[in-house]
Amino acid sequence: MSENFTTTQSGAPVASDAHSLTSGPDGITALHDRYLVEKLASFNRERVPERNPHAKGGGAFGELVITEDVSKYTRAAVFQPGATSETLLRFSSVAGEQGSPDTWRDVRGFALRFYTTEGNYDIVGNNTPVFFIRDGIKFPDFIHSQKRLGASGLRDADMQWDFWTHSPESAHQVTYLMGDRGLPTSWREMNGYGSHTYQWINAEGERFWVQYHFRSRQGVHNMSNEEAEKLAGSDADFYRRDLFDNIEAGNFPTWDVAVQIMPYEEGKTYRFNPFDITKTWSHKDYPLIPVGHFTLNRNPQNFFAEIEQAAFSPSNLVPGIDISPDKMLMARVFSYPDAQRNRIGTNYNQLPVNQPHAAKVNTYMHEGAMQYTFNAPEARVYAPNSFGGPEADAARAGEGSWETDGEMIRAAATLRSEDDDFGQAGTLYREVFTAESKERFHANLLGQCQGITIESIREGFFQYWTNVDANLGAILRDAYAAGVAGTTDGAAEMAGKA
Ligand code: HDE
Repeated sequence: MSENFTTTQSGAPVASDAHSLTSGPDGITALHDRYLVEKLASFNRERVPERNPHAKGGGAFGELVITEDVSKYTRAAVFQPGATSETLLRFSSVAGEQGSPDTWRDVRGFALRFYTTEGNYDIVGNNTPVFFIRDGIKFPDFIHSQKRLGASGLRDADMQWDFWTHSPESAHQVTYLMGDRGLPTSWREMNGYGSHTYQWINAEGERFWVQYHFRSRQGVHNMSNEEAEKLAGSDADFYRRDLFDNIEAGNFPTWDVAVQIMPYEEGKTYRFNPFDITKTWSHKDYPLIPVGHFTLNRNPQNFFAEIEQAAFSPSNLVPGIDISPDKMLMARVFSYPDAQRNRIGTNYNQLPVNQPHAAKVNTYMHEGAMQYTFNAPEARVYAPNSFGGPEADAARAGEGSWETDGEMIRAAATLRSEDDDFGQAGTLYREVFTAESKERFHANLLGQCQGITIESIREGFFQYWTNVDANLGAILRDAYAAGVAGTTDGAAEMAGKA
């Protein structure tokens, strides 16, 4: 008899995977066919709720290596010179459901986890340095506007542009989205960002504000609308396949890690509000400081267990690193664990992919559905206790930071001299986009405009882009009136007119 035999979920050998248990060769199916019942019941429970948003994605494991010395800014073990940390990176799109095409135009999720010696540290960012809104209370509304109409279940350009044109703070991120970055050639060929401002604290307790940049060594390359639309039909998993196949082939993608560092007090006076996630910090004001690099070199053994159930959260912080008074970040710190408890279950952190891999869990939290790990037999699960249980250690965990600095908190909520909703979007369009990028951008926007059916929303669209750049607004208004197509040819026609 072969030792490679099929079993029930409790390990008992089974008679057949082809025939239900019946009373005689052509008799009725026996209800007590426990394997038939277990197999069908398991099948009905294979899905966990998909992420909402960021449902479609893929990821891999690798290693972070710190090659520079940034210890004067942070005491976090993960960023000390020479430190290496196992890494998990999940890429994703935002609006599409699990089966949606990878190459729909979208911002891409760039969710990093470093399994550090002080616990898991997650930087859950995107492939753009900014975001659509600056207050978390608008997030459900934003996502609803990008998803599907209640009656038809269809996505709708009127909804998307109705929300964006009523949220002027979205202009910077929408300029990225409708530009080349909205269609990366692959997940390997795009940058990642922490997007928010975080805080670093050094061994002396000095505090700094920090922005993370993850720069692709594969370069930043993008595909055209036409290529993306073709792939959406021919291979919905194009990016996922590209990442998996390249790692299988030993072609390991690498990103350089750099930070922008702002001295603590400048957080109160900088010309832009540095805690407003719709803004970037000028690289002239705060140049990039190299830290190290990470490489992805190991595919998951099981996609569902390790990628679908990976539970990233901005609340996974380690000593020497903290959040900042960025309203979006504070809302996310609550929302992500809440989403994971709902999506995976109360003990989601006990799944192997979510457990710390280089630190020990020493906690009084226990039991709950699907408890998998447990305390030592002699442990008492309360504090304080007389049985040598673990004690909280404020010095090790890290000092309180900006929460008691009223001036910083007020400054974080205050618009600054150069704060407005369209300025940085206009700078991105005029000074960063090349002539060719502008042409593609015009075509994308014109194509979007032609999908709007409600006149008042279309007028809002023209006004929104005029606020970003008056010439851009005029080009779009004229091209729409002239019936120019929102295609590459149409763009060339517009360029001729520009
Ligand atoms: Fe998310 N976001 N988000 N988001 N987000 C989720 O977590 C949320 C925001 C991002 O690969 C959810 O497990 C709120 C900014 C990524 O597993 C959820 C707000 C940025 C991923 C959630 C934001 C992101 C998510 C959905 C406004 C970039 C995928 C299901 C305050 C800086 C992570 C889930 C992965 C996932 C909430 C805004 C990026 C619902 C409330 C800003 C990359 O928890």
